[in-house]
Amino acid sequence: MSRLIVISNRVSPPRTESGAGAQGGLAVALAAALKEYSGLWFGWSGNKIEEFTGHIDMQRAGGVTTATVDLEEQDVDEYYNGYANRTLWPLFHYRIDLAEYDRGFGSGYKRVNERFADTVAPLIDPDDLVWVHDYHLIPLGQELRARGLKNRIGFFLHIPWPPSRLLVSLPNHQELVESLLAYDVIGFQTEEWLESFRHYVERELDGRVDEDGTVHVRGRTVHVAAYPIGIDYAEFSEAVETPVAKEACERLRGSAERKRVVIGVDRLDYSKGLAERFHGYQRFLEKHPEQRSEIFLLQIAPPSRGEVATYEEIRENLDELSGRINGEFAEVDWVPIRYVNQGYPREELAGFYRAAPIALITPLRDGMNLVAKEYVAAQDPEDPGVLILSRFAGAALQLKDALMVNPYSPDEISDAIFAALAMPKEERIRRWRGMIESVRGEDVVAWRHAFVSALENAKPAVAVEPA
Ligand code: GDG
Repeated sequence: MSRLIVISNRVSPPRTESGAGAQGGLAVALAAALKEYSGLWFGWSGNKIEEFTGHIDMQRAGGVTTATVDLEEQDVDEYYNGYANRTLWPLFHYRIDLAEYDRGFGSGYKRVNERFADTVAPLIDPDDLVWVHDYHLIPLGQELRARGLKNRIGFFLHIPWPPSRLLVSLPNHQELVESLLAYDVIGFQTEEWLESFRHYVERELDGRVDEDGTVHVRGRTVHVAAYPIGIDYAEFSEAVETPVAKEACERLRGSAERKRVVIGVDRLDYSKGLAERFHGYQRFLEKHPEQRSEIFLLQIAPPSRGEVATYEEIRENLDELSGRINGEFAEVDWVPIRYVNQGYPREELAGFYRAAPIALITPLRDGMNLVAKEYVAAQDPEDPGVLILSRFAGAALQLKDALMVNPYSPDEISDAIFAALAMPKEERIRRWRGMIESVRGEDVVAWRHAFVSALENAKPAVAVEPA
């Protein structure tokens, strides 16, 4: 059987066999795939060094072999903080107002992709399957081909693919998209992002996409499809039954003193719609003064990407906004928003989800959103909570029984909170049953199987036709 080589910006293997529960579902799922295929996981160590050496640090952890490299400070600034997180991340989340176009970022991005290719290529055997992840590494497949690799190489995009009319605002957009044609399989989270990609291929590259997802462009054929990522359902449903989760659940319930918890869990990121969510919650407090002290919002928002200025700004903005709402509405014995800027171990998080009768997950744009699925998985089947979900999260295409809202509308958020509070148990159970079916069936293992089988079935690299 072929080995599987996973390449992503960061590498996050389970620390030990038994510590897998502390990791995100993606790490657990990829680790399982790597064990199955006895493969390798390659990426940046997260460390900065003075001068790039290409030295590979090989480790064996939790049954998985990882290979990491350190990057130079300039690489991290231009590639990671720059092109990936100040250009592509905002643009792909429809925020061209925040996207920064700087040639230095572009050349740093290219340089790091070349460095990754130089370093990883010698580790790849001819019949290995190669699976590249996410927006940091779009041109990596092309760089690997330039180094002679004929392997089957696939790419999965974890974030949305933007509409063509936005994407064309990126200088050299065509070059970036064309570099994707070096892959054999390209996966998106949803049909919606796939649709935008198809549109770009047809309008900007003069290509054709068949009904079965075969892209024909510039003499290349590539298979494209939607592979919606899921959570590690088995792992998560176990996590919620652990003593740690139960204690966390009791701790939160105890502190709630019969008030109902509305929970939000998000990386501190503008795409998650936190300010808009706070405004919607504020609208609810204004419109329903009689229900004010019956609930509170627990927003867990661990900081991310602290070196990017926009993230500092959003943090300040949210500190100010939550402070203002709390100042305006708090009573001596009640605070409307508990806004927590720290992360919690996974099992505790599972317990918090279980303690919350309502989840408010309202990203402005999200490739998928795993928190929504984790919330559903953590519920008590006899007395499940209500999921309020943004229609702009990829997860909305699967979790159709959630209370769907437009996250830009404070009134819709307010109305949904009101409806969730009043929802009869039978309706909660009916909606939850609809959602858990997808969360359980379309889990991360199914996602991985679907993608890897598509890659296995792809024809090995097709020669480029002469112009
Ligand atoms: C990208 C795409 C796509 C959060 N706070 C804590 C914590 N988390 C965990 C959650 C969840 C994960 O982080 C977040 O996943 P999301 O899917 O919600 O969002 P992104 O980080 O933006 O992920 C997204 C995903 O990739 C996968 O393809 O769904 O659309 O943007 O698992 O639980 N985990 C712990 N403590 C925390 O405080 N332990």
